[in-house]
Amino acid sequence: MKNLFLCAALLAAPALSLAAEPPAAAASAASAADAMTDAEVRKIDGAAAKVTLRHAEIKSLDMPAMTMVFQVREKRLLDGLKVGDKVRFKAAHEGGQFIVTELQPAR
Ligand SMILES: [Cu+2]
Repeated sequence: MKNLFLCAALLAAPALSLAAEPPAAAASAASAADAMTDAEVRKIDGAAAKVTLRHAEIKSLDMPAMTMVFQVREKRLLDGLKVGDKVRFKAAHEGGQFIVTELQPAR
């Protein structure tokens, strides 16, 4: 067991250039919890600042994939948006409603 560990340590040694990995991994773990969710725009109501999204699972809200209406925090998030657009978004649950806080075109 001890030998195995030593062997692994030796193997890892030449990869010291990858020493920058731990901070990067920590950052990606943080952003994973805060990740954006893929969705497709189904309906836009600019006057009411609402958008209907067919969204993938939203891990941060413990919500499965579905189609639903969201309030948007700022109407400008709907600028240039069209039905059928593929987007990525972040949502929050505030005051009993689900609010889109960030929205951007999917790439
Ligand atoms: Cu939903």
